[in-house]
Amino acid sequence: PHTTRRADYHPPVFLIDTVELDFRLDPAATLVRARLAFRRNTPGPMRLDGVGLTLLEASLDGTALPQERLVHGEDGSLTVEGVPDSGTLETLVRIAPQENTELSGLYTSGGNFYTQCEAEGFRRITYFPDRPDVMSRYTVTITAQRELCPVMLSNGNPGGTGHGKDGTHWVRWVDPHPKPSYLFALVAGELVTVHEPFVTKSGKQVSLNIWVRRGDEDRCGHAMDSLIRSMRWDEEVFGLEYDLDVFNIAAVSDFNMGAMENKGLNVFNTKYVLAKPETATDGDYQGIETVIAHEYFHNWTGNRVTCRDWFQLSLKEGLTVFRDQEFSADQGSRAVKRIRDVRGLRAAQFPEDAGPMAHPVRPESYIEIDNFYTPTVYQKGAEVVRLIHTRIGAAAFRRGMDLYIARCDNQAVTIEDFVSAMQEASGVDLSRFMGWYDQAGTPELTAEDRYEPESRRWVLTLRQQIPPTPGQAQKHPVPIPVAMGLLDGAGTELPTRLAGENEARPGTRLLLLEGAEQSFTFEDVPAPPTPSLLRGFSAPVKLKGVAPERLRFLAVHDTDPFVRWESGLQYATGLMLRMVEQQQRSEPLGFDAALEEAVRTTLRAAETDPAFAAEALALPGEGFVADQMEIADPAAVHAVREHLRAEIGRRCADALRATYDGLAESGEYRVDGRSIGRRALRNACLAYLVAAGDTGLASAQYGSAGNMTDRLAALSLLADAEGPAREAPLADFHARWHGDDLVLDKWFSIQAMSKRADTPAAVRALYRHPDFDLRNPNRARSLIGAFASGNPLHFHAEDGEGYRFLADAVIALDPINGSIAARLIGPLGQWRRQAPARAALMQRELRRVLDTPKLSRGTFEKASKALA
Ligand code: HT7
Ligand code: ZN
Repeated sequence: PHTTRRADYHPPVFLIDTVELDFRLDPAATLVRARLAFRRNTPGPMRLDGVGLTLLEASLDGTALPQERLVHGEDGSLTVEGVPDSGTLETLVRIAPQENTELSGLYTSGGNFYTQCEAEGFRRITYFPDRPDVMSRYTVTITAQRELCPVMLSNGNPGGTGHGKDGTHWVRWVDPHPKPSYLFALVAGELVTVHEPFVTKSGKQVSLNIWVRRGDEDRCGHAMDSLIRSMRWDEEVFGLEYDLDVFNIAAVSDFNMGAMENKGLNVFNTKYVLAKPETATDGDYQGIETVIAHEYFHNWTGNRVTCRDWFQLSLKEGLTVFRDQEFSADQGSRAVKRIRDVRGLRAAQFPEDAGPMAHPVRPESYIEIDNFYTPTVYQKGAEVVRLIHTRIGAAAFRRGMDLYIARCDNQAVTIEDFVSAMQEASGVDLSRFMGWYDQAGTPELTAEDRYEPESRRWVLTLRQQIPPTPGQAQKHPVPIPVAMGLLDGAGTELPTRLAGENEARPGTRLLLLEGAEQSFTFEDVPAPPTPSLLRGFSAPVKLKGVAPERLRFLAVHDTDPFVRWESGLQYATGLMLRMVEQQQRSEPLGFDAALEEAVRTTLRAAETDPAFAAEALALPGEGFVADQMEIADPAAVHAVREHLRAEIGRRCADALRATYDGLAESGEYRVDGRSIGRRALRNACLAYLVAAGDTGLASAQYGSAGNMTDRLAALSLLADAEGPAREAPLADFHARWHGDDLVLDKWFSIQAMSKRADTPAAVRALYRHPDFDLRNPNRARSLIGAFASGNPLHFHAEDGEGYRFLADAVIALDPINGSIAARLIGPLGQWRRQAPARAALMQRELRRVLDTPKLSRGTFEKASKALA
């Protein structure tokens, strides 16, 4: 397959100023007429992208084109020969939406029509230069049988309606803003709307609509509320107002990702729209708020200012994730939000950065662009934007955003355009920050310090090292902002004065490590202090080698909540790694009294911030601990974690039970930060109590729960139990919810992540369950993804059954939906970190996938890079 390289970028040969699209919708044979007003931009032929299109007619400036001037490429493209420098090209093509199982282009779901065009789906709808730097104004007319499609939506503002013959009707949509083809959208079918008016800060009326299937209207409240808060926030924080008369969101249950920011017509996976307390967990509610905000914020960072080419993807994604993170931080506890984001970064991006698919935030090449919608592009990209924000400060960042938008509005630009706007607005040289965009790998940071009593100086030496990654053996140091403070022996924050400064400063200060190594001398330090480094996780690095005594001290005393949480986590990680070695030597596993003390201290202080307490109580995950090992040992890590959970549950049972009882839900269910935190803490206590043997408590909670958060928390614990304690609630859950796809996904996931020994066999059986449907991405992820990514113990079963199952599923899914198959195969790529026997089994399965005839480009890329 062809590799696309960043270095090969060439501007488009033709620009398309306006596009008129006429759709005649039919599930089996939809007709698409396109009129493109083109204009030459550079020398060369007119080559239009196309995939799977049947060309019925083509004309140039009103004259039919003869076949010999239409050259069809093997990739489905169309080259039109002998075109003038400007004119109008008209094509008519036929497509079959109901045959489209890839869910890219125009497809049907539950009898309705939906599109997904990012990254390269528009070429499955009509012939077009399907690249983001061709921006056009679209007018779209949709015709269909009124009965089949009472509702017909596209981008922009409504532009008229009318009736045709034979029960058809038509609707026109006019989008005044130029946009790339990946932002085109069409949604049509039987849908109902939940509506709210919105007035922008300058007084513009906007009609907000969420379109769902009949019966789902009562689950749209949280999405609508999140949308309104997002719109207000963008006005207040970035001065950015909405720019159309309508903002439509359509929810669809067959969708490859979370949502899509099409101009004026966002299309959402139902998972990120529909919620009511009986069916959605707090995590679901938070996911909805995040994704609604994210897609809305794309209206400016992505749509009005878009990407020149797909290598610049993080220009819109990293920046928009940063914006949605800031929005959520402003809605509740900033510290807890940061902790959760860092947890997510470490769970997904750090392993990617250390694995075979490691790539820079701005990649150099790809075979299938869908494979590069990654945690690196999204989450690390957001961290890099945050680095710039931290380095230049909030006020300069806002000026930089204003400049970026003013300068780049209605253009397709590069990451350099963003960084230079930030540089000009701040007056800070940011050129070295480009290293963060162009180098893969997670920097490792070490800190060494010494105290000089005679001079009362304290010297901190910071060093960085970036490990090699595929194709990048040599690395250059990157600028690392280190937010830090000093604590005295009683845990009081010391004012700090660096050599050369006149006055001491209170609180957190920022050091900038620019080279491989740098020392910072602090004056007037009365006694050896304890440094608190990387406050708020000021850079996406691995801080190594902090002594356990310091971690214990910081976990209790630091003024920075992130470092308090982080120190507890690192302390527990160190302990678990030592215990894993004991387990491997078959030595008895002990217990560290400090852990009991930490749990009790956390529970005593829990009332002030229950959400923080819940985070602090969580032991490091199995995946995180295994990631710290040269060669992972999933079974040993699991045994150690289970041992500690049970020990904590037994030793702290009194305090855990008191907290659990004290947090019993009373009154109306609420989804504010405090209520969510209380439920999280209560369920964290429940998990420890069940680990210590109190299964009955989970059974009772399952039976009495008034919301899905508590019901599911109980069920996921019971899924590890034996006999009726497990079977009865699982059967009850299925009976209650088998008609609700989103809830049933949870039923599949819980069983896929069970620790019971029979889980690999159970997962095979669930794969054949009548409710399992490989064609639905949510369902495929709920079983296959949950098992392979969320159950390290059984995925890495010694006999290789976990690997075999994943490979079988990927091979079956690939011809249906190559994009989802490629995503699911990821965990097999981590074989280098497993012991030789497991690594061999994983490689064997990767080879089996690779030997499959007609493999999709995406799965080929993932499997071949994993083996390289
Ligand atoms: N920008 C959107 C990306 C997306 C996507 C990419 C490839 C294949 C299918 C897709 N669906 C949505 C989502 C976002 O980042 O907001
Ligand atoms: Zn996005």
